[in-house]
Amino acid sequence: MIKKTILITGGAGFIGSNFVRNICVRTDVKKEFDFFIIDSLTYAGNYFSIEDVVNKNKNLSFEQIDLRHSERVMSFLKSLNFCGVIHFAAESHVDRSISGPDIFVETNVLGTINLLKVSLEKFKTNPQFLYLQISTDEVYGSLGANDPAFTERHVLKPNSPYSSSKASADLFVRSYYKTYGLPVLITRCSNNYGPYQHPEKLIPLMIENAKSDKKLPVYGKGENVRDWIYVDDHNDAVWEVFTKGKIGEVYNIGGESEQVNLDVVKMIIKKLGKNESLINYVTDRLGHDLRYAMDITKIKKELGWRPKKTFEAGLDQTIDWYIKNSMWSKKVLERANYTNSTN
Ligand code: NAD
Ligand code: TDX
Repeated sequence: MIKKTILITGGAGFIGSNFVRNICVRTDVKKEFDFFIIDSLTYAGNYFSIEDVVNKNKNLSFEQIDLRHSERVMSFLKSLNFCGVIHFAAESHVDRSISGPDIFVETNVLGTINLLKVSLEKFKTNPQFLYLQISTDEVYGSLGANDPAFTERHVLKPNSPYSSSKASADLFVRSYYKTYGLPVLITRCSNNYGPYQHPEKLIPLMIENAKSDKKLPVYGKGENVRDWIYVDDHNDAVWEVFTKGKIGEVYNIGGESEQVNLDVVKMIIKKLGKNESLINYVTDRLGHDLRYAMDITKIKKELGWRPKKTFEAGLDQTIDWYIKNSMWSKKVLERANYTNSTN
């Protein structure tokens, strides 16, 4: 059988590294597919998150490439023979987009356009070519406490520079489908958690801080609601969409597990046997979206996918992982020279 090669962008980040570790090397997937992983290795991308698995599996290769560099992207990727792209790479942290939006436009918008241009070249010689954009629930904006969950038909109403850059990328992906006929798919997922997530995001930050009895910075009153999904459930859905999704369609992905931030923080404190006095209410995030919730009826009905892991089980597993892998967080934080200014 001739194997197909798929390009994975952002494969050294949180969701991408879990995709590489758990989907790309699955026996059935490995038989049919090789994966070429690219990543620019920003503060959020760490090659050591995937190095062992890349070294062990012949169907994986890695190259450090920055999607913002259009000439390098064009020249390198044009010479590579691949028949599909799963585009995870992005600047992903809302707080960073508030303090510095420019790089979000450069990577999330212009980087996506560079990838779309190369994809179009590939499509011209291979009509089976497929492009999958990994997007987010945040493009839909924010929900009120009693609003119904977002469906794929919800208007795009992003509120942060991050979500605006992701929505903008989604629109360019759509335009490549409508204008040039590039076969595209878009997935929009809710908040992921699990191993290898940078400790700047809520769950790993709270775990790391609580472990060492540091303050736990809760924005505002901690009343915001997120719809949490375990990263492996998200990646299973991505693979279902990539292999079975209908071209030109958008698929919502979510965990059907809405949680209030303060409750999440308290669950972490309890599991680690710490005291709630560690909670530190700090100034709210600017433009802080109140609530996200995903209606996932479409993907359930059309592709038969649904999330498997409960939030309680996934959180326990995640906390155990961070306890056992404290060196990973240490290396990530050292590399990024990251200091938590809210402590
Ligand atoms: P992450 O920040 O952990 O990883 C992003 C990866 O992209 C990193 O490895 C980074 O080095 C790489 N990257 C950044 N700029 C690049 C560039 N210019 N060229 C090449 N590589 C570059 O993010 P994540 O949480 O893994 O998110 C992955 C994707 O999923 C993003 O597109 C994000 O918008 C989306 N998403 C994330 C969540 C979530 O909860 N984390 C939820 C829904 C959607
Ligand atoms: O220190 C904190 N204190 C706090 O109260 C941090 C870092 C966050 N929060 C709050 C803000 C949010 O309401 O917790 C919630 C989750 O925050 P983040 O982990 O920063 O995630 P969020 O802003 O919801 O965005 C995430 O989900 C959608 C990802 O970072 C995005 O990439 C994804 O698209």
